[in-house]
Amino acid sequence: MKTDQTLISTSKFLSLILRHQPEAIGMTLDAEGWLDINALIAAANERGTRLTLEVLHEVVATNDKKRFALSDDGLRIRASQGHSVAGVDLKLEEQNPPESLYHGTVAAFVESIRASGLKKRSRNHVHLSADEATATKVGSRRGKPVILRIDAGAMHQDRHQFYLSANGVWLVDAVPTNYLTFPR
Ligand code: HQG
Repeated sequence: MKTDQTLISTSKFLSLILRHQPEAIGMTLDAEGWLDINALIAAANERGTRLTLEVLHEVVATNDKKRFALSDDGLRIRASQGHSVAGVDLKLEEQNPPESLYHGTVAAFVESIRASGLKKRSRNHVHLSADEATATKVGSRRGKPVILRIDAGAMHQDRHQFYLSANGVWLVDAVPTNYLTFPR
């Protein structure tokens, strides 16, 4: 039966496999982060995670953040952002960012961010939000959110490259501290 819980646990499983640990089910992402859907379903079931094509399609369609995308031919799936797997290049086009972008974090990280700017840490990009409400949700995953403003217009002028994921998350390599505004 397809309960909300099935959809949530399938979304978490797909995030794990498609962003971080495809080797957990013996798979390897291709250079642009795609996995063949039939192979993914077979490997998941062989390793004890129940997965059907129907549930996979429902997760892709209904996921709150549209975390996953299908290839045009419908045969492959990938995560739209959030990867830590080395060497994945989503081949996104560079974009002109809005003047301001936002990053939600927590107080415990602020001193380190003041000192060294925003770093990718375990992921392949620094993730930035288009609005403060989204950044607040991102920060809230870790505690009381602290919202930083990024002077994306100035960064872009200074030739930093910006990418926009298929689900609306802005991706950059790093944000040096001089482009950050901290709350007072
Ligand atoms: C912090 C979720 C100390 C940074 C979200 C963050 C997003 C530093 C944490 C996506 C630092 C990294 C990514 C520095 C950055 N010193 N701490 N120099 N630079 N940090 O999870 O942005 O729901 O890798 O503030 O919605 O929190 O999974 O990044 O707190 O889009 O689809 O280091 O993941 O999407 O944490 O989240 P993360 P994030 P999903």
